[in-house]
Amino acid sequence: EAVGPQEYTLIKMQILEPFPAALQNALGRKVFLVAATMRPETMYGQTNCWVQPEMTYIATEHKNGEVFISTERAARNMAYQDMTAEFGKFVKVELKSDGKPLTGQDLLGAKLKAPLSSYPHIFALPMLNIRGDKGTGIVTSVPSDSPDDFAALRDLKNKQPFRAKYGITDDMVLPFDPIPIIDVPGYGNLSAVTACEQLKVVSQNDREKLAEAKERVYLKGFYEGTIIVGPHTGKKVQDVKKVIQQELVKSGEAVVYME
Ligand code: A2H
Repeated sequence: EAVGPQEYTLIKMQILEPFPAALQNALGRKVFLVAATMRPETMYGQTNCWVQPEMTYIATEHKNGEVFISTERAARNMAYQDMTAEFGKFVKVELKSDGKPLTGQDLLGAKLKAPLSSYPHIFALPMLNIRGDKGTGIVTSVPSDSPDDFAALRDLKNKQPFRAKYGITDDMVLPFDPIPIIDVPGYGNLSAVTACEQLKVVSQNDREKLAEAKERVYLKGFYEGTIIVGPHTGKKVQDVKKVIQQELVKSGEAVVYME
């Protein structure tokens, strides 16, 4: 575990129409799922967003009338980083009309605009291993470079009953394949896929093998990887991480967040 403060980039994924049925009061507002990432330079490879169906989330007022969805814990942290409408406070927005708490289940299937992704829109899908005690409780999915994301997306693709259980339709999952975005020496341009194949990872619950897959690709991807898409093509990952983070912040598509 990190000893000092941890910096994340929060990626603002705007919910597009049609809004999920539960979010009746969202109409006419700019509402974002805010996903915490350590790897902003991988955003070119987003294929979906992960929410935990059983987890409780909160929608809060941010600057310029924007609404952010995160855990309450993250909303409180954001309030003290001058990211909410009023410093030190988080004002709840009731997106549901039934007065019940907002859950991941309510967000499933939301159609999203994901900054930098080559897919024009992506969808919010279920992941069971999301923790409530770090980041925002919302995770963006980059299956090309994250073994956890690859295994979870493949589970949804392979298991129709798993999709059906959560009301996820085929069009939200089947068209979305890992995008080659970073070349990693020895692992090619879909490093997470290569590592999962080498280790024969069978599902997102294959925790030991996934830990080993992550061990193999994370550090190598960060220190030896080269970007192969977009304006930074040919540059080293470690040299562009901050640059891409700042570009996203400048365009209003991300914020820097500490915890
Ligand atoms: B990373 P750290 Cl391509 N629960 O983003 C579980 N996982 C979470 C989370 C939560 N509440 N919040 C964030 N995360 C994930 C991209 C990525 C990430 C890539 C490669 C490696 C990687 C795409 N998913 O993380 O323990 C998010 O996934 C490697 C560590 O707080 C976030 O960055 O350091 C990372 O874990 C933060 O984990």
